[in-house]
Amino acid sequence: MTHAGHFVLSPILISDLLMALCQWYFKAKMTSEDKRRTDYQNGHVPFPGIKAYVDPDTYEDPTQAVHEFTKEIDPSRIRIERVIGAGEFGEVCSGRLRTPGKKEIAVAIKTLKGGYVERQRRDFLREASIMGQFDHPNIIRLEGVVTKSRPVMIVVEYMENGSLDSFLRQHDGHFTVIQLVGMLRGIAAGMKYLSDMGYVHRDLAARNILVNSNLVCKVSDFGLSRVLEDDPEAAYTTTGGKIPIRWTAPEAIAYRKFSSASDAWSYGIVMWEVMSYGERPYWEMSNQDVILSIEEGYRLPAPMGCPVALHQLMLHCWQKERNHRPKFVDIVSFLDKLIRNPSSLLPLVEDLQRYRTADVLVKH
Ligand code: ACK
Repeated sequence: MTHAGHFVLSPILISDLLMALCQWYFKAKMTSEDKRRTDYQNGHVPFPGIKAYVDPDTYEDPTQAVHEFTKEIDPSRIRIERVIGAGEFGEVCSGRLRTPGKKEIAVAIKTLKGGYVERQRRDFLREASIMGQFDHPNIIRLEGVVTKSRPVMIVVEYMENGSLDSFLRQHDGHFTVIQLVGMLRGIAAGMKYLSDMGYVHRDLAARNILVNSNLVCKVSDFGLSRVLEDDPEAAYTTTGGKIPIRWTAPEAIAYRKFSSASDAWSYGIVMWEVMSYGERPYWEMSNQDVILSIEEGYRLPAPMGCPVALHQLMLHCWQKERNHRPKFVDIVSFLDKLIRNPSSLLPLVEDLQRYRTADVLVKH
């Protein structure tokens, strides 16, 4: 009789409860948020204490933006060690940066290769003018630039594990769900900061996230249209824009309506990339098929081992109506709740599906 009054929650019931809770959470958040916020449509309204982002292209002389938002580094303080990759404008190297009175730090150095024209130099330095305005643990930190001597360089903090997509592919299945959610939480916190500043990333994808030795994920690759020129995933649309189709919200593909809500769609795709350890979204489907399937209401299924709560969050990010998608502030607090209560991550989508199949079998 000691068990009288207790009832067993079936996995289906738990999952349904979780889904309902997830939906309720975002609906409740959304209404209070919508009341609190002035929409971004008529220009960005910065939050108290948070500076608004300034588009370097609004400067008549873009060099002025570089002066304003970046620090000039004397090249004698930089020691280049080795080439770690290739960027659109030149090599990416690793090295060390000395600052008087401070400990030497590891840095990544992007160089602008010789023979550039003025426009390339401006585009190259635009990224630094953007990055230099940000100060957040989940945004790649700009140390400074070298513009007064050749080669022109951008110096940023070094991220030992490189880009998130290749890092995850190299460590397939190696992390706990909590570790993966921790990475996603970091990315969402960085995106919340950017959206609070009124900055729209437009190319949020695991390939544009860097990972350090403590598994901290930081958003990188800034530069507005330039970012998309640089991205091998970006394809031309019928309207002439160059867009990474698989990561981009339908309204941004259809009529270039980029916003923090379209960044939230891309964030959902990043969640899927992370939970699948760097799988390609929509696998080998063509861009055109991806666009058509999304239009028909098709959405990516949960990767193997994905908790119900996380797939539900992805589906929220992929709502057709952009105002129904969660804001980054809600995503961060939802992920924080999951991390504080790890049992909420136990029901997995595949378990649910198995039980549902069993259920159907029983009924028949
Ligand atoms: O995947 P990866 O190792 O990480 O290869 C690319 C390559 O340079 C070309 O972009 C790596 N990379 C870029 N920025 C950084 C950084 N701040 N720290 C470490 N690696 C970086 C990136």
